[in-house]
Amino acid sequence: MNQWWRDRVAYQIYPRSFLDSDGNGIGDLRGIIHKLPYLKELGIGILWLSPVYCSPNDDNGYDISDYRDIHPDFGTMAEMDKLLDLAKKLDIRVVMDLVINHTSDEHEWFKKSRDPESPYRDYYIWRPGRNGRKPNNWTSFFAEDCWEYDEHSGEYYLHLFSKKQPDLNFRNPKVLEEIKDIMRFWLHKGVSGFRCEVINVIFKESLEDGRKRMILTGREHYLTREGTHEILRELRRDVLSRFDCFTVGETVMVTPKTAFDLSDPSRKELDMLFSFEHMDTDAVIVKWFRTRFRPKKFCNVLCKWQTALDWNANYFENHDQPRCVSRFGDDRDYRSESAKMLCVLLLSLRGTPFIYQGQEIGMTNFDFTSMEQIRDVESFNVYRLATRLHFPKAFRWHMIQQSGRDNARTPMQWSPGRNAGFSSGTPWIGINRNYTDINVETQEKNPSSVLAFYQKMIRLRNKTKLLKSGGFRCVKIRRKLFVFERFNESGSITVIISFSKKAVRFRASGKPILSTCDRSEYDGILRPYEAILLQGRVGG
Ligand code: TEU
Repeated sequence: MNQWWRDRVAYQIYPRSFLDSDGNGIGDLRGIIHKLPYLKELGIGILWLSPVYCSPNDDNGYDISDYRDIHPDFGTMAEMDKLLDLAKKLDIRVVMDLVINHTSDEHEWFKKSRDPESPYRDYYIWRPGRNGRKPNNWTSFFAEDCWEYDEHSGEYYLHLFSKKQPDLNFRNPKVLEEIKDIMRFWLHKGVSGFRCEVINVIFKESLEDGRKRMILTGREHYLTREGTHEILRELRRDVLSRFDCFTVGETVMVTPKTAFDLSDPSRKELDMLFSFEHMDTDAVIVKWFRTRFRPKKFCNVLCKWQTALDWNANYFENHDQPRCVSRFGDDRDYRSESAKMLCVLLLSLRGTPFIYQGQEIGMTNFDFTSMEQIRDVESFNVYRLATRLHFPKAFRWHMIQQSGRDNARTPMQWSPGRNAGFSSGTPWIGINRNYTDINVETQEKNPSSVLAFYQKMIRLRNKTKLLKSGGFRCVKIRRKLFVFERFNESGSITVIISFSKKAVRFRASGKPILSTCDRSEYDGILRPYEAILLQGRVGG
């Protein structure tokens, strides 16, 4: 079968923050429809939509209360159909977020399951306490307990994320049948696949106590268990294989070995997956404790994954991560240069590149000044926990500011006008004050902008077989330099990337195909944060 998902560049939209068409301060489907031509112009071939389903928004849509309907904040099903229709005309494939580890506690299934006699009881994981204590010692992803007590039935339910996100019970075959139906519903509507959220934690092999750990005590009982592999194969066999679609798994804490098993084509599980190791290279144990970014470490991890898997889903940013230019580049003195360099790196690796909204204009971390500006449930929980642990206030704030997910959730900056052109009302979350400089409208007029560069690089990738399907070979990694090669039987391209503020020497010949400095000759010296693609190979 034609694996079109390997040939296209993907773009992730976080709908709440993309474009608000009706002035309620929340982005919506009409806003997305309006900007599809913009995405086409950018060269995008796959659009991943973060959840637009009905949800009480405890976790901004990742707590779903109805999988078959659209949240009124975002619009209507008729608008969704229109979006799918227009995207099809523009040859943009739409991928939906499939959040099946948990539902909202306001989902009908969960409401019914509160009754111990209901056939829905077993849709979730309910357990009695152990002599007044919780059923086990597990800890959650969101810095809170992962068992919630229910007065009415005297039992606890499991939630690996917030308490408004109860985990589904995948030992119950009925649950899987429900999920299959939901998938068919969307595939019949014309979506082309799913981003399968935290898919490698869905199957809980046992509910025994876990080994005590700094994070996620209990995880050995649910991380990538055999039951998950079986479920993935079943979903492929019964549903996905009958449609022209693909899946990308969001797989937490995967190793190259477990990731290989999850995405090895012959096993018929996932088509590709998001791994996290490169995103953890600037953290100590948890993302809340950041260390200095070390390009060498980062590039070594990228190389490791490029070599370990035949096909990666590559990303430097998403709605859960801070902005990459603020993190891996320099958002003060070399914002534009480093944003373009990261663009070359992302789009030159082997695998499907995923760009997150705003990355293409070099949007930076949020310049918030107080907790009042924070909206994310995870940040609230972590802040609360850090307070309980007596972390100094300044440090607590530093954690949120550097690592909080709201960094990437501020509204897309469309213009230098009011509210960055995002909304005519009051935006649900603050807008970065740098929008007067960093916005689409201004960059569209400037041929040397980050946006213009993204367009150029995506175009180049879209028409260059070597970049799309060529093999990967690491040539050199120095402290702030990364050189690799993409090759096939008919030729090769050398990619040279500098993470340095200073000029860097690297001897190589070959004609530049594209450089972030827009040059026609390469003299062996890279300018600050320059990235360059050279025709041919430079040797090891
Ligand atoms: O994220 C899962 C996940 O494990 C992390 O990326 C998490 O968001 C957090 O940063 C851990 O510190 C997925 C979604 O992408 C995220 O937006 C949801 O909040 C989460 O699942 C729960 O549904």
